[in-house]
Amino acid sequence: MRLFQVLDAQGRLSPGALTGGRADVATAGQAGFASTLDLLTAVDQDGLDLAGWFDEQRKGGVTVAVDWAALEKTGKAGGFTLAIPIVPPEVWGAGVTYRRSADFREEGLGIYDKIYEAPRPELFFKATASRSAGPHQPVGRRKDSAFTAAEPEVCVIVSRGGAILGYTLANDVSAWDIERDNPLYLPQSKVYNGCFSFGPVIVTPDEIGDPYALVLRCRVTRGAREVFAGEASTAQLKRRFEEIVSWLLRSNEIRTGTVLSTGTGIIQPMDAGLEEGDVVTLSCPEIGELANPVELV
Ligand code: DO4
Ligand code: MG
Repeated sequence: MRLFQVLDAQGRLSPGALTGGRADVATAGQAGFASTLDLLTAVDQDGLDLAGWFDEQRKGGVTVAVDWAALEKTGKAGGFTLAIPIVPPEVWGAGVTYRRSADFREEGLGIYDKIYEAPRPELFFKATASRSAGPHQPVGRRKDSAFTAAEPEVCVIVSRGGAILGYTLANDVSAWDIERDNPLYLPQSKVYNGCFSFGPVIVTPDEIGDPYALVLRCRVTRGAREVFAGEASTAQLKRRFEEIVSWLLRSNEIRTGTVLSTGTGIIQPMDAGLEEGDVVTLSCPEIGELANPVELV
């Protein structure tokens, strides 16, 4: 199942499902579950059959069909606006989980190789729902950063007990100049307004196929010009998703719906940082496309 969320003209959130090419929104206030968080909580706690539930809503006449191609491409269709695919209780990030990220960061600092090789992964608090952007919403570049980069990543949606409930795409937007100035500035390089985007859909584990064979692509465009393109595969990930999740749960209670971004394997060169007005587009055939304009915050 592929889950998404939309806002209607009144700003009310509704969950939707994408089945084949068909997208249905379970309209706000009429269906029993009002968000993807409610649905995934019921999957985790009560074994809710998501496909069966959406079928029932369709039969009960409380769903509206929307044009998914238009919604994904433009963020708007049928009076709905595409939103973040889940309202996360918290967003966490894992770092230096790909060799490329370790190599790039290691230069001159001498700590990142050690993190890449160590049993304990680097985990950091990344964002809250209010600092997260959905598809087509702006991501931020801090005004006090001269070099901010996109970090295209696969992220997992985790239950309270550590089960992986789904996968999506994320941009762990990061002020690399601030991190390079001093690694102790990591929280400021990582956490600020618009520092994270994710979506467009949550793909449940039964539909993702092999999660270690996902190819992510990233394009940064400035007007009509492409200023950066890169790709990476989760086959290059050093750690298993379950391993990263198990470290997150050590002495640390999380709530169902927590988002964990699992690290970047795509490195923007230091001469091609994000500028205001750039558009960052991440794509992965199994998940879809996540596009965000950049604004100064
Ligand atoms: O160590 C800094 C952060 C690394 C990171 O976010 C990544 O590798 O994706
Ligand atoms: Mg990252």
